[in-house]
Amino acid sequence: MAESNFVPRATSHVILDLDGTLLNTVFILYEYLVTDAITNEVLKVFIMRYGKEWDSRKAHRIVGRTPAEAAAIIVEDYELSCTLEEFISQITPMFFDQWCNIKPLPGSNRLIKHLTSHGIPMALASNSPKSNIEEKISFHEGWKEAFSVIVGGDEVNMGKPSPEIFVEAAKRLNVDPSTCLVVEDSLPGVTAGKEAGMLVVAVPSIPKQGGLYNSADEVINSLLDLHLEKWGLPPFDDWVEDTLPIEPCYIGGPVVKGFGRGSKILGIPTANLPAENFSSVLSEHTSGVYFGWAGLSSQGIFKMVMSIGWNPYFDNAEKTVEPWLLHDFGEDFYGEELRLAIVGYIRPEANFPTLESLIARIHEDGRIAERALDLPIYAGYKDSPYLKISCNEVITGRPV
Ligand code: ADP
Ligand code: RBF
Ligand code: MG
Repeated sequence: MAESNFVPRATSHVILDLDGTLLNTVFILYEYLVTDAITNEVLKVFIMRYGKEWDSRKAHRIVGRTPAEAAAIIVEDYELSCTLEEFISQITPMFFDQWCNIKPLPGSNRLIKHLTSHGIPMALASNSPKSNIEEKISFHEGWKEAFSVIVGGDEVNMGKPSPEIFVEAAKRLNVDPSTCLVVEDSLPGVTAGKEAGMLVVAVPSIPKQGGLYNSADEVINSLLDLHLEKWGLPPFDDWVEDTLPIEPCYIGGPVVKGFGRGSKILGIPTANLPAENFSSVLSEHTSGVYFGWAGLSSQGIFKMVMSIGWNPYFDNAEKTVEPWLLHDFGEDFYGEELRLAIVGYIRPEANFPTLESLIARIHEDGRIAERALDLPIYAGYKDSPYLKISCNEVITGRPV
């Protein structure tokens, strides 16, 4: 895998892709990629106007393409009775109306703030036209000022996978391509960065496809796992005792049956919540091991460590949330209201050679969470009103 390609080399400039790398424009619904929620909705409505039905499972064909290429693919796939030009001119305003709703991916704001504060010059390089890029980033505070260079697909002859966009970005940054670090989610983007002679970290937005990104210098799960010191850049300084504080996120609902293997196979019970109660958490949170506080209606508030993702060891088809409450209850509590405040991140989900090594790692996560939750930055969330539910409140209690 990409590990063997790993060549440490100091870089001094960072070139970022936008869609799917900094912005959550790739939306995953269970195992299907439906591109981003917005593209999906816009295309669905548009294609309906032509009497056709949008099939989100085919959306992977347009990921990482220029808008013109994506348009050509869609017009052909759906046999739409319009020209390419008509398609583009009709659909473009539909997108403009939606851009204010696109959210940054976990770690985007952190990365941009960090590099800005250390004076590392940054460029944005995207296949989208420059005016679209500028419009999209205008909704995010501090982003416009952070990039000294923006190169759009309309400013070069050929978009990614051609290296042209990245070569142009280095030229405008006034540096040699070899001193640039590229961060990219798409395969065409990784190819383009390597062809340009740059170091490339891939953050695939499509799960379970890491193996395709062999040409990247490193493949990571999310921007939270980016270790800048590997590339000669100033390291993040916000990790505390093996944990990374995140913007707290609150989810809850009645405990339901899961895969039935937590306690049986691992000796680690995980209390599952109904999928509809946390669909936004599943789509917005990158997979990984997180921790926080758990409120259980009849029992009180407990420390909690959890995984979000596909549990690679078991190769699940669905993304799930698996919270393990760090307390010995001695019995099941199916049906009870469980409320979670997720406050920190520990590591990406991983595969393990043996069941024993998976179990040992989960216990280690438990110890990390146990210790971290006593730190002042995390301890305060124990008092979140959201967690304090009595049995009567459950009926009116609304998950946030
Ligand atoms: P399932 O696949 O149904 O989730 P598990 O074997 O993972 O089954 O067991 C989870 C169940 O065990 C929870 O739903 C809950 O009722 C119970 N349970 C008991 N102790 C704990 C704990 N410390 N953390 C999470 N769940 C627990
Ligand atoms: N499953 C994995 O396949 N890989 C992991 O790295 C992983 N990490 C976990 C960390 C924690 C704290 C917990 C509670 C579970 C983790 N699991 C992981 C999920 C475990 O496989 C899961 O609890 C069972 O699959 C439940 O059905
Ligand atoms: Mg479980």
